[in-house]
Amino acid sequence: MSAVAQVDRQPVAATGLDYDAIVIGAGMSGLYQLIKLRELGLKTRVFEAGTGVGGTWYWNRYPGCRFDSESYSYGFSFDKELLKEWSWSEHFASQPETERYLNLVADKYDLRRDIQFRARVVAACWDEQGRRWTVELEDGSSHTARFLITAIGALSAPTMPNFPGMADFKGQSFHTGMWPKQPVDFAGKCVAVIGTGASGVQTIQEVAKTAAKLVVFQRTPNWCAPLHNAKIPPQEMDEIRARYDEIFKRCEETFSCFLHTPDPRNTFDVSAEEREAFLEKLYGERGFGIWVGNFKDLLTSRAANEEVSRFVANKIRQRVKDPKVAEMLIPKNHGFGTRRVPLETKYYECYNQPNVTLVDSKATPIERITPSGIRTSDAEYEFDIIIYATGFDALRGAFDRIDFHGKDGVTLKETWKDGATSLVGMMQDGFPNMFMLLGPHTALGNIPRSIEFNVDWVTDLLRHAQRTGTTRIEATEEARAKWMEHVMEAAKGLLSMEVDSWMTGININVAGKQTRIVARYTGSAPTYRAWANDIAARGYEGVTLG
Ligand code: N01
Repeated sequence: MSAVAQVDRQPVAATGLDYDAIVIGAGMSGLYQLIKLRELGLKTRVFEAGTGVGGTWYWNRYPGCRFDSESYSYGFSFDKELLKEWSWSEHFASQPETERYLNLVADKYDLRRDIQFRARVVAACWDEQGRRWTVELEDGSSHTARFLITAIGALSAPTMPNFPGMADFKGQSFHTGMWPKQPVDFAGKCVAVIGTGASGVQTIQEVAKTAAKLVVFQRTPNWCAPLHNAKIPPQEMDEIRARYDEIFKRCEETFSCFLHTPDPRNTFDVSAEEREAFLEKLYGERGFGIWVGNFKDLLTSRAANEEVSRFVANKIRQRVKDPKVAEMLIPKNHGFGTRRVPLETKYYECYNQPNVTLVDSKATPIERITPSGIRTSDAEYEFDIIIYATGFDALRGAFDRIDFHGKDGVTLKETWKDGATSLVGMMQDGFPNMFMLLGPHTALGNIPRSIEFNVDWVTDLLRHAQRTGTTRIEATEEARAKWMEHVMEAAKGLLSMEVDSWMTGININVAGKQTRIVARYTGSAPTYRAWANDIAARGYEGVTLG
């Protein structure tokens, strides 16, 4: 572990506060932030609702859950020693392996001594006079700190549908994002999966292996593409290890921090034969290449998008034996890549198995959950297990679950009533001394790369505050407005903005979230970082330090 940089500061006891900083959440961002705050010598408390570390990789322990980013591009890059020690067993590691990895990080840095588990934060209030935050937990206790850092994830507030009768179901039911720790046995069972996003697809292909009967309720098909996962033998892991500098440099340069980045050519710059060969190559490659490494106009040109969609539709037709089922699996209301592309391993082949049935729940909607199963508009099904793969109240959902009160008691919900705003996703004027690690309109993509950047940025700002004796930090309204103007501008002309998904702020299960908005930052990660770095380089222009 690197030497702790001690900086002159007032001891926390002298301030009358419980802590210098409170971090909400012990996922990847919370863990790394704790390490960095210790380097500043700040007395920090992390409140975590779960019983262990890992965040996304703690809660999403559903069958088949694994990375869609290459493992070695996803792990922490800040600790060279850890990079040397840790071996990823697969190109796309499974959830248990990732959870083990994050526990190793917690052990190595002895992080648990500053983390309070089973501690769900329900409210946080700013006190202008005391320049402090008071954080309230579900158990009624309250805790004060100068700084508040939210590390609450972008896809961490699971949403359930509201079918009548859900509470009466006599079998077992689970949401993928709140999966129990004890293993669930599907052998010989009749299982329903509702939802076919990235979580549903991973779940379906695993459950189909052992369930006696699996019925998939699909409302909207998604364009899925092969993951092409493989084991990493020790020698290959050694080679990867030797390339870590190069791998992370690449992630820093690409559009969304993946190893893949758009091809510099437009779709129709090349001949039909070349295009087909290129798409064939991408379809045969590991990971997100076919989505984020495709022709550069894939997500802006309708004709280009139709061409790639045609190619992928034909692949689905080749892989699914029953032509009627194949057509049900081909999206008709959006083009390839305009929603998040779930990566799959023999997903389409599941529908060739006699134990798997696909139900079009747009044509025959689910009417109610019965004590023994599901009733649709035209049939009654009996199940032992119902799996809700119905997604998350994305991006701001985790913020909406906490009652944040900023300056003059104004709530974050009121501030964001017309849509969430921020300065580079990390600060919101009216909420001094609060920093969001995966706030609205931060760069997402290969998320740990964004997490490391954001944690470092916040840490540098706090270091600057220590050096200058600053105890109050707030984004200016002008700087936030300018950033939001850029966010809106970046989304113009994107085909994904014409499609309903969590990426455009749609969540049919959550009241008031049925209108399309620019919910996420759609510009490139390098542009995002340049903007944030520029603020710092100009002595935190756009941030009031007092
Ligand atoms: O959620 P989703 P997810 N009745 O919102 C359906 C990340 N992730 O958990 O499309 C019937 O994509 C809904 O139908 P429709 C990744 O970023 C990463 O799968 O709204 N159906 C849809 O099919 C991903 O994008 C990884 O018509 C209902 C599904 O449920 C994000 O998390 C793995 C319904 C929800 O799909 C979210 O993925 C997994 C209702 N009332 C997830 N409500 C990896 O990196 C919802 N649906 C590996």
